[in-house]
Amino acid sequence: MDLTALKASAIQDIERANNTQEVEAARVKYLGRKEGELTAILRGLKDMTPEEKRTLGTAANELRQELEALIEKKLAAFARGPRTRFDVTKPGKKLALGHAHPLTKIDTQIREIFSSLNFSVVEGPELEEERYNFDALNIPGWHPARDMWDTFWVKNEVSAKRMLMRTHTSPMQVRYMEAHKAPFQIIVPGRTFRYEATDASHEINFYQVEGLVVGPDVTLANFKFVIEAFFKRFFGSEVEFRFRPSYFPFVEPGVEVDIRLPGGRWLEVMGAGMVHRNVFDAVKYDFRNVQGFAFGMGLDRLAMIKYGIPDIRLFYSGDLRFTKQF
Ligand code: YSA
Repeated sequence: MDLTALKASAIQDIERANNTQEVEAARVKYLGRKEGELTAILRGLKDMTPEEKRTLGTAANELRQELEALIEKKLAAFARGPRTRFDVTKPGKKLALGHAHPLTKIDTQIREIFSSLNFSVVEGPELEEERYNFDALNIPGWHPARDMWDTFWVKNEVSAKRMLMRTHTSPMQVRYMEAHKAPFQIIVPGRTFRYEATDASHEINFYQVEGLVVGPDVTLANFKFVIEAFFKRFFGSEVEFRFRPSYFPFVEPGVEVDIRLPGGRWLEVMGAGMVHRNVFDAVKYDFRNVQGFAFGMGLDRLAMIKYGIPDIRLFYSGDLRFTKQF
C-alpha cells in the first residue's frame, strides 16, 4: 500500500473508532511494532536507495507522528466521557441570587416616597469638618449640646481643620444652603457614626435621612403634613405617631417624633424643628426672607418598626439566616 492510501485508511479507522479498544486496534494495525502497516514501510526503508530513503522516510515519519497525535486526542475524548445532553423537559433549578440588604430596601423606599412628594435627593461626605457637623449648626466648641453627639474624631495630618465621622446628616443642611438658593426641598440619606455604647436600639454606625425645606413661608404645619404623608405611605394608614417638644441647637422650636410599637411602647424615630436663625446666618441667608423646617430620622429605627426587628445589631451581624428573610 502506498503512503497516501495508508494515511486515508488509518485516519478513517481512528475517527470511526467507538471506544478505546477500537482506537487501540487501529494503533496496532498501523503503528504496531510487529505487524503495523506503517511500521512495515519504515522497516523496508533499509533496502531502498538513499534518495528514496530521504523522501519516503521523512513522509512516513511525519505520518507516524500525525497518527499518534490523532490517537491521543481520541483517547482523551473518551476519557472525558460522553457529552451530557441538555434535557429541555426537566424542571428548572432555582438560582441562589443575592438580594438587597433590608436597610437598602428601606433606603430605596424612602427615596421613592420623598421623590414623589417633590423632594430632591442629595448626598454628602461621611468624613466631615467640625464646622459643618457642629459650628455652623449653632453648636460652637463650648456648647454643652455637643455632648448629645459622642464623636469619632479623626486625626487630620493634611490641614488644621478638625475632622470627624459625621454624627448626623445635618451637616448637609449647611453644605446645601451654601451652594443653593431657596426655595428648595431636599432629603439627605446617609451613614452616620457615634462613639457610644450599643444596645437594642443604638449602633455606633447607623443611617439617617435628613430633610430640609426652605422657602418664604414654610411653617411647622407643613412639616406635620409632610411627615404624616410619609408615615402613611411608608407604614400604612394605621400608623400612630406623636410630636413631643424637644431641643436641638439648630432649630427653634424643636420637636421629636415617636411611633407607637405593637406592644404600646413609643420609639423615638426623629428630631426636627424650624431652622434656627443662627444657621441661616452661617450660610448667609437673610432670615427675614426665608424660613424652613428640618428633620433627621433614624433609618434603622424605621426598618425595625416596619419589619418587627427587636435588635438593631441584627442588621450589621452579617448573619445570612437574618438577611435571607427579606
Ligand atoms: C434635629 C433637628 C433638625 O432640624 C434636623 C435633624 C435633627 C436630628 C439631629 N441631627 C439628630 O441627630 N438627632 S438625634 O441624635 O436624636 O438622632 C436622630 C434619630 O437618629 C433618632 O431619633 C434615632 O432614630 C436615630 N439614632 C440616633 N442615635 C442612634 C440612632 N439610631 C441608631 N443608633 C444610634 N446610636
